[in-house]
Amino acid sequence: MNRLLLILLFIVTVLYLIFLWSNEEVPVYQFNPVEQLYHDKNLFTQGLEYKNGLLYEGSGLRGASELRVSQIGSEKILQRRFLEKKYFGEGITIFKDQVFQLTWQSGKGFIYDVNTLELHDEFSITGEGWGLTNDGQRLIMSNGSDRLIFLDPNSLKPTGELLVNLKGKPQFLLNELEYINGDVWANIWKSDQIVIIDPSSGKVKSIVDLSNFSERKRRHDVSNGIAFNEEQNTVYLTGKNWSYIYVIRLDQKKKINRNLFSRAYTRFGFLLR
Ligand SMILES: [Ca+2]
Repeated sequence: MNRLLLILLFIVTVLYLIFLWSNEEVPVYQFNPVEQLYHDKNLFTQGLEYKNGLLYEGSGLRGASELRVSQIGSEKILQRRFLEKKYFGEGITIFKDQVFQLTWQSGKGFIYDVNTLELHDEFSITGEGWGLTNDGQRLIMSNGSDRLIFLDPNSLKPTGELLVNLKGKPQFLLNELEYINGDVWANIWKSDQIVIIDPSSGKVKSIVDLSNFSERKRRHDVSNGIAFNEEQNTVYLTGKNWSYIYVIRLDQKKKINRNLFSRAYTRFGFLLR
């Protein structure tokens, strides 16, 4: 009986590997960072934004959550604002002259002045808050599921949502977000992958594999920070408690062919961690 089960398991595994092999039409890219910048490794990074030479970073954990502004690449903190101990900070985005920040399980978000970090307002969110970005018209939020939720930036009410899929299958665990040249980039929790999503269809168009420079060693220090510098066509990438921000140039992407093992690991690796 056990032997039969083993044979069956073997057949299923082989069939699945054949399926993976024949079904890799979503391109996977890697970037070799052109620069490594200072990052405060004490920060449990949950949101990253860049504007006019300044880096805005939101960090998590109860009792350690803050919103911080620093000169990009510098250790000097220009402004910081701590959240009350009961809040676990999550994604941030800058829309017009305000910074929006989510919290994880408190059903609440905060709105600050982009220059002074003075608290302007609070808003309610339904469910958990994970990542946040905007497309110039709408705020776009993730909550760890396969959905992107669109919010009106004035009322903060949901105006719609989008199911994200990778080759027709739901892409769960969407985390920190960044809107880049019409696409939504999303870190995938507990992996070294960023998916690039078409915000009109929800389809994952391509994957960015960060394993060539990821600092992830344990369960929690995952990649989780994406910020776009439009003037320089560069993207800043970091993670929770990482020592560096890695600068990649969008015009220097390199397509890679992943072997079966790494493709299977992408899909199921989280089960092992
Ligand atoms: Ca971001």
